[in-house]
Amino acid sequence: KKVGIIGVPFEKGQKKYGVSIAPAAIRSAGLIERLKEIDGIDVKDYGDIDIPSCNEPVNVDNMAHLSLVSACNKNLSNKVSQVLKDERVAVTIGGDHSIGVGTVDGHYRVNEDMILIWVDAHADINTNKTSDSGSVHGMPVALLVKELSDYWPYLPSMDWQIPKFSIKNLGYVGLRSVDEYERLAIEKYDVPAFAMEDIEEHGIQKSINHILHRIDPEGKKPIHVSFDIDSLDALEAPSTGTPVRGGLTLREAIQLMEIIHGTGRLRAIDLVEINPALGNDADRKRTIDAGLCVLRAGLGFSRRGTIPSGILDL
Ligand code: DIR
Ligand code: MN
Ligand code: MN
Ligand code: MN
Repeated sequence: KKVGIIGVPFEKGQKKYGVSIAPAAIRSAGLIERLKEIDGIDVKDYGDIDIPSCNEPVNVDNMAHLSLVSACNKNLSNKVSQVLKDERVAVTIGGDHSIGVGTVDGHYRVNEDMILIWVDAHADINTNKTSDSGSVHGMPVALLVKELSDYWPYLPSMDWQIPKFSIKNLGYVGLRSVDEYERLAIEKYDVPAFAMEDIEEHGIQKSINHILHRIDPEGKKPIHVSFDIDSLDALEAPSTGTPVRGGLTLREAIQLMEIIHGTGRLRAIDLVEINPALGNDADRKRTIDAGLCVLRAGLGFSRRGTIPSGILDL
């Protein structure tokens, strides 16, 4: 199992200071070491991508820092493509969720048949016209899907990104804070969306299996998981910019990732919106640790334990 780590110290897709220090904080909490504990894994750290600090601003109504978001994602897209071409699972550590534009774009360029599981309290499918916040971390899905491209104005600096990914290949897990027009888009395109009430009803296992079966009945397509840490309950992951109570337990998130890992088709994971500057030491530690548990589960760590290598005849 070959894995490539990409850090993205970027936070201009939302308003609070701190998400940009997450890659460093997660690395110093033992990211590489804890992934290396997984049986049979080969981890390569590609380091952090270059984040442009200032450039020509472009002014698009209700879309903050678009030129920086765009420049960061352009670099990130290329890096994700490179990691995938190196035949490694691309693990991207954000950063805020605006970086989902680059990760999915980079994945799509390598695997056009990819499907996308967006694990989040929020749907992140606003356009600049429907967003209350003007923050791009609430817009990445709308930027990526071809079906919504007509709802956008011309976006200077974003010419590199051509939305080709189909909303038919998208599913949601964990929703509980969805804006009006986001709900409208989800219903209009009949996106399989397992909001918290659906997870209550069906459980996490049936929920994810239903989504996977709906968007890929033959079970053949490469999977991209974009995991916003705020999908977890605020008790499990307090250090995040827009926590919402009543979310996934860590056990549900681990099971979700184990099931997706079990398909053998997980090609990319994004871990975003961890903000080590929010909360106290215990909050920070709990949130980062939860993120590491999610990554380990997605990359094949077994809660059953590992048998010593070479001892096969029990
Ligand atoms: C809200 C919040 N829907 C927005 N989105 C967040 O800004 O568009 N996404 N926090 O993670
Ligand atoms: Mn998000
Ligand atoms: Mn969110
Ligand atoms: Mn709103």
